Amino acid sequence: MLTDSRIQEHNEKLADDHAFRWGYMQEWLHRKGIDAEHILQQLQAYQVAIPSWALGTGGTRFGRYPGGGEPRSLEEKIEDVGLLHALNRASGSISLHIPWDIPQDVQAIQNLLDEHHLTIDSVNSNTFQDQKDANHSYKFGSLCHTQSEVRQQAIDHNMEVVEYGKQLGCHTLTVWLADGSNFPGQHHFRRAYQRTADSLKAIYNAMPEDWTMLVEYKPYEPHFYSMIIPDWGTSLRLAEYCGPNAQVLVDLGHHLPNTNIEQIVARLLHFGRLGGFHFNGSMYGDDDLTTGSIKPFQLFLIFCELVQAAQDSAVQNPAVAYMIDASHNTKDPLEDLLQSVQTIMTAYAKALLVNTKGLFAAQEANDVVRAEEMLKDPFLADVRPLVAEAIRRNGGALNPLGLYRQLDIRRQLIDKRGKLAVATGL
Ligand code: LRH
Ligand code: MN
Ligand code: MN
Repeated sequence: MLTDSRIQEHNEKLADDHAFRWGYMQEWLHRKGIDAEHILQQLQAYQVAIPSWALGTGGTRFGRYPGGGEPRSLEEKIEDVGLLHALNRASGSISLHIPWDIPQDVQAIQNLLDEHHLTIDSVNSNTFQDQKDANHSYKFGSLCHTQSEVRQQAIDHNMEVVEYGKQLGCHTLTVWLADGSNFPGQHHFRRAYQRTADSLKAIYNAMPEDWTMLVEYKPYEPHFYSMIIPDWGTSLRLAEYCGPNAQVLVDLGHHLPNTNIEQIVARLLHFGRLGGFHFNGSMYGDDDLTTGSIKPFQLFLIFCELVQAAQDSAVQNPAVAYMIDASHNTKDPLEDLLQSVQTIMTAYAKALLVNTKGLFAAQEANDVVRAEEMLKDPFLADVRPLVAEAIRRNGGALNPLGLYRQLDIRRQLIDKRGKLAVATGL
């Protein structure tokens, strides 16, 4: 379906246009005293994981409109991510959700991952749905539950998830809790928090030493009065309570409108507790829109914080895990993911072009306008040739989305898997 020679053919067709645009970009960077090769190296090394659950159309409470050809098994999900990675060479890992993605034959899954040059980025536990044959219900919470048997079931599930991860060479467990309350008085806030903290610590203590636990927060939904981990402060305290290998995970869609997410990112970096991202876009809340579709400037500002921290020896933060966490209701999921990766790389490229020395000097001098202009200059630049060149050098397509459409990959997937194929899980 997608071969290296197809990619070469595509790149050759675009070579003239790319050479023109990339040539201009190189000259522009040179005049600014920026080492283009150094920027390219960083872009070429950048990878963002794809969640298994974003490969099909999600739904809203009002309906689901599958587009056909969706992956019907873990194997087909890996094939889809392999396809994305072949196109952009920047999606080299996949996040699994258990029990949606239980590997039946671990060796076969590992072989398939190797074949597509993929790794397992993280494993995610699911205590937000009751599982078949489970002894206890999570209707009133999982790790926060008033009854110890329910908490234990949720702890055991997380340990089982870690076991699957271990078999596939993964080192990260992501915990997102749907626990919360819908009405005043339902929860004893302090006790519910303490139970959650102790349950998380039990999971943390049972994890291998070289594993990281990522604790995700969300201010609302599925509970609308209180969520057990509503904000980064709670995540941070829980991570600290567990130990040094527990970190905060920032999902861009999990903030109230107008939250200054870049400042949260800077705070977490300052404390050395920024563990990872779930990229998406949001208009009102957890909309899970395409990354950067609503607030590209904010995405850029977030990357500015990451780039500045990476250049600052005072920042003691572990490697950050990058993942997309989006749902797709109207777009072809694979097209949406290609757009997202492209946008993320574009934001990163722009952040790499910021004259940080100049910015810091303007900040020290309290020159507000100059400081702001220092950010606007790279933000307004068209860095697409830079991103395309990084992908090309890695062996990918100059225009991943264009090639996906040109090859009519969705049609091929529908032919192979069927018009009614709906992604497993969710
Ligand atoms: C719910 C959610 C959350 C998790 C994912 C599995 O909001 O999107 O962000 O990471 O489900
Ligand atoms: Mn998320
Ligand atoms: Mn979410």
